[in-house]
Amino acid sequence: MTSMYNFKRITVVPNASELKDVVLSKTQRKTPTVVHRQYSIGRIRAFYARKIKFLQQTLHDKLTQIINEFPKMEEIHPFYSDLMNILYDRDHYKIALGQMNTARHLIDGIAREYVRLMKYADSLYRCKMLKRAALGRMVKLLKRQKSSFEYLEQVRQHLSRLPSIDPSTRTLILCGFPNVGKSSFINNVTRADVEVQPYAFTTKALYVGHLDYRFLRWQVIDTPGILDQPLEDRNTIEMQAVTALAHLKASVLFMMDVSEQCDRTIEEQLHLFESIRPLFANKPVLIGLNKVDIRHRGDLPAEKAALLDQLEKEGIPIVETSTLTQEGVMSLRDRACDELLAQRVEAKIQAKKITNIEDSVLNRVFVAYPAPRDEKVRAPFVPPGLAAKRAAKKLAAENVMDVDDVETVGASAGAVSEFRDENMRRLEREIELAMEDDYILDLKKHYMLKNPDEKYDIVPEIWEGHNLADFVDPEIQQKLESLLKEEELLEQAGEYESDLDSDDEETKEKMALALQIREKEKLLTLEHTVNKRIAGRVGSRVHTRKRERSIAVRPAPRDELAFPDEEKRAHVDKLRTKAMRGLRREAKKGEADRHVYDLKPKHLFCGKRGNGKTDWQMAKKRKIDDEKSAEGAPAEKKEKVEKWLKTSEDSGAATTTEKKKKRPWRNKVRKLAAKKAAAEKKTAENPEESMILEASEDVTKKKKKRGPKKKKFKPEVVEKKGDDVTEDSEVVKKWPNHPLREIVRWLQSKPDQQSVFDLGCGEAKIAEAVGEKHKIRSFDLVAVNERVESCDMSKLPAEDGSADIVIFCLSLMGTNLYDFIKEARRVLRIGGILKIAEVTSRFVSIKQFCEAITKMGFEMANRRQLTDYFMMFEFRKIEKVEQKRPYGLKLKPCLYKKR
Ligand SMILES: Nc1nc2c(ncn2[C@@H]2O[C@H](COP(=O)(O)OP(=O)(O)OP(=O)(O)O)[C@@H](O)[C@H]2O)c(=O)[nH]1
Ligand SMILES: [Mg+2]
Repeated sequence: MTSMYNFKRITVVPNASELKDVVLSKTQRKTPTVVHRQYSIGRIRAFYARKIKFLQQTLHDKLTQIINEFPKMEEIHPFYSDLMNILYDRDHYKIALGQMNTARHLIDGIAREYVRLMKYADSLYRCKMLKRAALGRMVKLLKRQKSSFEYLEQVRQHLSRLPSIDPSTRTLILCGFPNVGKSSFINNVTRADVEVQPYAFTTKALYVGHLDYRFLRWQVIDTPGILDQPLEDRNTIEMQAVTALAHLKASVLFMMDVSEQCDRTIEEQLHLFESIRPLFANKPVLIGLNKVDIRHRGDLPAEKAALLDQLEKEGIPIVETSTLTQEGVMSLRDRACDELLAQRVEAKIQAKKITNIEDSVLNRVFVAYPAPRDEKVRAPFVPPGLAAKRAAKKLAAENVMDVDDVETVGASAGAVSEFRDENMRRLEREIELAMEDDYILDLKKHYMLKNPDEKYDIVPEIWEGHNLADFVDPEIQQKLESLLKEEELLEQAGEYESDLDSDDEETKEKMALALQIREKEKLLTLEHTVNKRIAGRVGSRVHTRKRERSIAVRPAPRDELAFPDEEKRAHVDKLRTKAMRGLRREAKKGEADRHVYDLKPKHLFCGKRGNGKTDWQMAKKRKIDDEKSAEGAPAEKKEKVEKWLKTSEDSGAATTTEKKKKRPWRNKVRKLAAKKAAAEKKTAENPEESMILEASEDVTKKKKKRGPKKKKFKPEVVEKKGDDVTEDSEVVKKWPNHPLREIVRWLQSKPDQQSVFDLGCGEAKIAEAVGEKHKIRSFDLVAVNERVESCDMSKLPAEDGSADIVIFCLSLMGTNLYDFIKEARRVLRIGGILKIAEVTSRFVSIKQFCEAITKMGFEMANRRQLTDYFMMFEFRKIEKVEQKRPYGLKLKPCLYKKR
């Protein structure tokens, strides 16, 4: 019983937006997520319809749970129902639950409607839009019920804190004015810990405590104090006490403060008792005269004592108690319990309640026996006519039974009817009883027909699927007669007399012709019908003749045309399949494939191979050595430099790569795969050559494809391929316009004997080119030849202001750009030039970069875009340093290592 009123079990009511998020994400998680437009439309519809249905079901379940878990006001005990009405307002509560129910119905309706509409959607997009609309409408409904959700959650929280009062168990209720000591009493007799304070309305809600008495469990309810005022004026706190008093079958302990410390006189307290007395009807009531430790009952003035005596005379026991000294507390408790127990036992005996479930229904059935009001006999009145008829009937029946011999019963109906009128006919039942097994039910024997012979005629009711009754015209006879008459009249008038003179020649001819025409017509109709039947169903436009597929003469398959010889064809097929294997594997890869790329280190990537060299590193080294040894006499060298400098922009483009054959590539993936395969093959044969070739091929191809204007060339791509490509290498030669050439040209135009620092010089090509004209010092981290001074570029082994020109040609690497520029500034004289050449793609923002350098103590002298790929800057050192580490001196990481 108690579990029924355990409101703590109600699940938390989520707020509307929270629920919306939860259900939508659940729908997303629990339904399939991948759909493609090439799926059959049925599948797409099912995909989206499933989402709608899932959301509907989730919401339906959630709302149903809420509706079911919250107690129904009609079903719970009146005490709880009233209490809830006081606390939460019955109407509000019902409306909130009703709205949940309405929302549930509406959501079901929306889902049904959209699932139906989904049948008409003809594309993925439409299906998706319908799903979106449906989901949107459903969750919007939730949002509209926001306030109901909030209210129900508040109710739930409050309900869960209500004391679990069992309305059917043994109960003691404490009531009375505030501050009289009710809470103190409950604290004394039970283990409850209700707050006790010396001011009124300390207790604002119902509290429950339990005690054991006579091996039984009792619940004690402490109520908030009640004031003596009309019911309408009572507030929610007081009403809780009133509800408990009104609905719980309990022993009432009306607590009074005899000391009048609660600011209420004995009279006032007794007045309250009288005013709420109707609530105590049929309940044992006791008065607890509390606080006798302060003032004893005997100390009361005579008039007050008389009032109490008066009550006692009425049969209401008064027990003097003191919760402070515990005096009388137990005796009050015991008396209250005893009285309630006695009452309950009595009620039980009266009700003769038997616990057996089977008998429980019988216990409730009550048969009333009317008691005769006097001795007079009141016989029922039978009209004399009816009495006579009955008597006659009885007589007749007796006669029949007398006359009837067993054998005569066979002819029963006829025999009896002889001396019986129509109304006296024997019942079929009687006949059946008399004849027993010989009886045959005959419903037709009493038919009243004009001609009795027709009695057993079989009348078809249904003929050829038609109900004959439908065709029976009640006036058919009259109509027939009128028709006959009309016919007669027509005959008399000579309607049917032939006007044709059959003997006439012309008529005969005409007749013969007409006959021919008719025959011909008949034949034509027949032919037409036959034709139509063959063609298909007659008269239907829908079932027209099926169109036959035209069979075109197709040429033989292409492979057969190409290789008429079967053996050769098979061989080619085999080769093709083998060649395509890799491509197919590649092509099957999708974006979503978890493909682990083949990230082999280089030695594994291009190591072992069939023919040719096996050591690509050694080969590279050999090549460098060869080049070094090739560096001959100064004259030769000069010529080489001149030649190098003359190399124009488009020299790079003029490569002599083989024109690639155009192949019918099906798609990009295959193309790429083929390219990769080709590269691998080449690398395997000759790594170095292949790298160079590939790079140059790239350049050439791009140039050819887009023409001279749109030529696209990415240094990174080129340089990435060959990490260790040097300026002399084929790759660098193909650069449209190497910034180094520009710088050399620029240096050549400068006056002689300038002090030039080439920072990050690589192989010190500048020194090599213009080493005689200027005083050039080349610095780099690694000294590849004797011209290079090995050092850290942020710590140059040079004095302050010793340089006229500092060059960074594609050498601003690393993250400490500030240190490089700072160091360059240090070694430059005032007015000295800082020349920077860098790949355009490395700049995050060119403007910021320039500003940053100028702030570090330079002024911009020149800025130039050298082809699409390089930027060339010229800064002049000034005295003033605006900022030591300005923002913006940033370059993206470079993909090449040496210039
Ligand atoms: N001297 C004395 N004081 C008592 C006795 N019983 C209660 N009090 C005091 O009376 C004051 C009120 O006691 P409560 O038990 O809070 O009274 P209440 O009827 O529950 O009051 P509300 O909850 O406000 O309705 C407290 O200060 C108690 O200490 C008693 O028997 N003797
Ligand atoms: Mg109290």
